[in-house]
Amino acid sequence: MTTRGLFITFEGIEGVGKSTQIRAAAAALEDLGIDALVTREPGGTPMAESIREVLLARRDEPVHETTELLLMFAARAQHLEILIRPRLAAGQWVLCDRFTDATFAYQGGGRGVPRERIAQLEGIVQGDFRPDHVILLDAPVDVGMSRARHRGELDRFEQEAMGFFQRIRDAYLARARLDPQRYHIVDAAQSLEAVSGAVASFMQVLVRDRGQGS
Ligand code: Z5A
Repeated sequence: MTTRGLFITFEGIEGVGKSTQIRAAAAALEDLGIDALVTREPGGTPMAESIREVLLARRDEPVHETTELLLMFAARAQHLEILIRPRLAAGQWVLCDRFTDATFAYQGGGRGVPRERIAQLEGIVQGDFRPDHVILLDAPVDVGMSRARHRGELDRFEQEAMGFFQRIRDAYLARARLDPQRYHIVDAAQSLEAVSGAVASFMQVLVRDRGQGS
C-alpha cells in the first residue's frame, strides 16, 4: 500500500522568504531522495491561477470581504481536489506556499472576517484535511516590507498599510502558539543562509521520522 505523502505549508507576511525557502526545502528533500511537488495559493492549477489573477488585480471597484473570502476558498477547492489530494494519495510530498492559515491571518486578522465564518468554509472545502506541518516564517513587518517592496508595482494586498500586516503577523503567531506540534516558527529576520539551514534541518527530521528517503 502507498504511504500518503506529507503536506507541508509555508506561511508568513509578505517578503519573509516563503518562495525562497520553499525552494530550499524542495532542494533539501531532493538531496534526501524525496521528490516533492512545490505549489502555491491562491493558485496551483490553471483555473486556480486564473482566480489568483482576479484576486490580486488592482481595481477601482472596492472588493467586498465576502467576495475575497469566497474566491480564496474557490481557488483552494480546485487546487485541493485536482492537484494536492491526488498527489498526496500517490505518495508524493507536497510543499505549498500559503494555505488556509493565510485565510485566517489575512481575511480574519487583516480584514476582520469572523473566525467562525472562515472555519465554516474550511469545513465545507476541506473536511478534516489540514497541513501535516506549517512552517511559519516570522519577522517584524518592516523587515518583510523592505525585502518585498523593491520589486516594482504593488498588487492589491501589497497596497495595504503597515497596520494590516501587523494584525496578520499577530494572527499567525496566535494560531501557531495554539498548536506547537504542527506549527514550526522560524526566525525569518536571520540571514538567508541561517533560515535555509533551519528549514533544511527540519526537512531532515521529517524524512528521518518517516523512515523515507535514500
Ligand atoms: N492571500 C490571502 O489574503 N488569503 C489567502 O488565503 C491566501 C493568500 C492563500 C498572494 O500571496 C497574496 O494573497 C498575499 C496574501 C494573499 N498578499 N500579500 N501580501 P503570495 O504568497 O504570492 O505573495 P507574497 O506574500 O506577497 O509573497 P512574496 O512577497 O513574494 O514574499 P515571500 O515569498 O515570503 O518572499 P520571497 O519572494 O522569498 O523573498 C522576498 C525578497 O527577500 C527576495 O528578494 C529574497 O531574495 C529576499 N529574502 C528572502 N529571505 C531573506 C533573508 N533571510 N534575508 C535577506 N533577504 C531575504
